[in-house]
Amino acid sequence: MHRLPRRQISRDLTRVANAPVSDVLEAIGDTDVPPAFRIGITGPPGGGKSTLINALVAERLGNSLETTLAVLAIDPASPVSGGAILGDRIRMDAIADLPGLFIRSLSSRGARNGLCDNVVDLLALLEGHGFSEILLETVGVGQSEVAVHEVVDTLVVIVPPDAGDSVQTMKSGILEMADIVVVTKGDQPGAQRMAADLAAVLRARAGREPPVIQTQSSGVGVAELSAAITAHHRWVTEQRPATLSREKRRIYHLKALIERQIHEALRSDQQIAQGTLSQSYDRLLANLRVT
Ligand SMILES: Nc1nc2c(ncn2[C@@H]2O[C@H](COP(=O)(O)OP(=O)(O)OP(=O)(O)O)[C@@H](O)[C@H]2O)c(=O)[nH]1
Ligand SMILES: [Mg+2]
Repeated sequence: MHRLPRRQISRDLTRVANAPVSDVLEAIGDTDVPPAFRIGITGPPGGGKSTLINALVAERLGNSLETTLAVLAIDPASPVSGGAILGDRIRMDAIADLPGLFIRSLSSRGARNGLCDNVVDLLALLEGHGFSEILLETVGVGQSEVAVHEVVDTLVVIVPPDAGDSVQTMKSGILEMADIVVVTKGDQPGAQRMAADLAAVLRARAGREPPVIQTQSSGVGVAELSAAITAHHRWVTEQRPATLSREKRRIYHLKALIERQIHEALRSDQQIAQGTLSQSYDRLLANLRVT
């Protein structure tokens, strides 16, 4: 049985989440642990992600005593889904005490891509704590939310039967990135049709056709989903050498750090836009070296 240092992990996450870029590397710590298997769960607000994760977590932990699982839920913190944080807490309390499980909900601080701008730092920190799997919940519907694809191994896109117009947006965005598609709320009218519609759209695409799985909050379909996730992970591991995944992640992480450093440097220098363009450019570069 695993006894996770939950308070310590939680404190570390808070520290990294609030650290300026200059302090982030130290806060994460240089660890040499194998990367965790990262699973992304994304889909429209209120689509049933947290409910699904609740059931999925029990399923994945139940299968193995070796598995330790961290759930990181990114709350958009917008007025629309402002209730999400409380909702997540209520629903996830039921599983929060499972051995080997750690759950944390974080605000995306208004980032437009559905992720915290420092989500890669947080994932690296969790990996440093030795989790074998990390589940990342993000709200995503449109083109701008595809960033999540870059930071996970297996992307599960959920679509509720009542998704309405947002399905069209998803078809030209996040659905193209899906490794597995889940139609949630299978007890509601339209679920069957939604699943058939999505399967048809995905079948028409070249390349690997993602499975479409129907789930219900009663637990129907969750074992099937977990098996599909494991199968996809196996496929990825066979297709792509681990070194390549690690390099891809490293580059994404570097880009994220530098991007934030640019924002920090721009914010701290009110005069940056004065003078010629090349003067501004030099000044920004100089600021970056200082911060
Ligand atoms: N009828 C039905 N309702 C469901 C099912 N799964 C989830 N819901 C309901 O859908 C609502 C949203 O569920 P959540 O799991 O919080 O959805 P979410 O995608 O995590 O929501 P946000 O984090 O706010 O974006 C809740 O009221 C759930 O009770 C289901 O299988 N059937
Ligand atoms: Mg949720």
